[in-house]
Amino acid sequence: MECFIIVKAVGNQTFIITMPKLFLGLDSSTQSLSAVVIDLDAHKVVYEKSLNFDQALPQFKTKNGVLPNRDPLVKHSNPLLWAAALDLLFAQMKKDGVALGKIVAVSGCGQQHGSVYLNEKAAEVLATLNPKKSLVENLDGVFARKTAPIWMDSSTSKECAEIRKKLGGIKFTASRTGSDTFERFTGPQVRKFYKTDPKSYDKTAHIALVSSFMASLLAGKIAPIDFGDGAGTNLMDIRKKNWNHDAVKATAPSLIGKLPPLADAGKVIGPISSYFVQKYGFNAEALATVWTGDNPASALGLGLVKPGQVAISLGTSDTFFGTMQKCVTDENGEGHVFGSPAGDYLTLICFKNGSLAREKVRELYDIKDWNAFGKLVESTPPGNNDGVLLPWFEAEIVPRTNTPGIRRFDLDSKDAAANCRAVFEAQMLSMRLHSQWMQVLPDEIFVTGGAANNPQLLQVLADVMNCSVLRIEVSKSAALGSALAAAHGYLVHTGKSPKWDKLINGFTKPVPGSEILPDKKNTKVYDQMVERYAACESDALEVV
Ligand code: XUL
Repeated sequence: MECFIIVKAVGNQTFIITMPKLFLGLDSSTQSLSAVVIDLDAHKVVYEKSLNFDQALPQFKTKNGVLPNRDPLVKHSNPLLWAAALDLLFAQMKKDGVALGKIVAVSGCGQQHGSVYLNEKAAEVLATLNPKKSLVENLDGVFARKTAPIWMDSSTSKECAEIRKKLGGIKFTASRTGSDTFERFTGPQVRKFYKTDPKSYDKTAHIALVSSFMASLLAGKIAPIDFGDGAGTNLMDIRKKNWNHDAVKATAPSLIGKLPPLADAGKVIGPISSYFVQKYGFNAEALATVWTGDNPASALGLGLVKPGQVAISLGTSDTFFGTMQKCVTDENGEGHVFGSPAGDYLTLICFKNGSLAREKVRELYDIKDWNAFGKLVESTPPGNNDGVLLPWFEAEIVPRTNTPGIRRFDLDSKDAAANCRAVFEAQMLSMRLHSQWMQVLPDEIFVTGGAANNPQLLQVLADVMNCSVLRIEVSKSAALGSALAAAHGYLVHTGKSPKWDKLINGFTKPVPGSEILPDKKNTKVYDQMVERYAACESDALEVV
């Protein structure tokens, strides 16, 4: 696509005005589909929009993007809902006056692990999408399974154990595939489908992830799965970045023929399907590229493009992201290693009791707001006079325990201030302890999410990790990361060698003045306390 126009001004002078190169990033998450459009040369986000599934498409009868099910462990959604959302979002963008014809390339990301089962008709239907019909109408009859299990599903413990056993236990499963088997991961989900509905499994010609399903719609053909989302399947060899023969064999028969190829996120698949050109006015030369998972995309959107960088999202759960050059996996099987869209590896460690636990402690001591909470933390010494709290209000992912409950060690339950400090210290010490396997010592940590506005929490983080902490504010980091992946893929496709740090420049900046430095005195206290904290954890886990 030519990206400049020539304008003749009055007189003899001719001006060449380059037209903006726009890139579109989409994020098909659990509850919504979001779009971010960037102008690469201006280093600016020019448009963003989100569409909530439950509100915009009530006919699919989802609650928070999930279909009702009698079994609380089963969580499925409807792939047609995601397709309908794509039509609706593009119609909205057209209505909003977005210059869809100037979009050069499209990429995206999806909620990780969710899987879509397509039959042998799918490839033909995708190649001949009729713009006079909706995507939902076009896709009639292409599914070998009507619903798609998603990442919230936890009904595959048996299958996890079976695959893990065949692969030689936690350590070997993690070192081969990047993670131990997890209920939500695609491999165990595929195995359950094969065991419970072998006929439909046989009719499955292609297994897509949410990301590759959406990319397939845009490309009009079965799309590859990228190394980031592929690593969330327990089927990909994390080092060789191909489908792992033993894992595939341990999961289900004839599976390899149903899996698409693996590729880099942002890699050009081909021109966008003419369906979108005719229906919404996309340029016929716009490129459809490979999508990734929402976490790898989010890491890009937060600016993690070099090895050794760390970002922490302090939300309902706290999520620790880190980039690594050398692939190191977690022997205890608690953390995950995915491929990073910026090359190398990305780790993800999810602590379920994040803001969830901070809020519970605030409620427990009836503290009016976070300001007051922070003052109480400041009234107590770092190290908390050896008082430790394990704030596992909900079953915790890291460390793995299915027995929720809070535990106190040398901590008076009536001492509100000490308990406030204790929840902050426990969470940050747990992050330090459970990220040690990565062997990454960051110089700085980016923080984002609601609790990133809490200076006392960030000070404890800086002191425990012994590095500076900087706040990043980006809305829709996953869709932004996807737009950046589209730009990168386009530049590679056109023979350039784009540098990631230059590409993201301007899109993800720390908030000016937000830097918090570690206090070396406190760091010394925490260097010792981490061992005591680890002993408390072991003690609690043993009792369980
Ligand atoms: C990651 C995971 C979730 C989903 C959310 O392993 O399961 O973060 O990707 O969309």
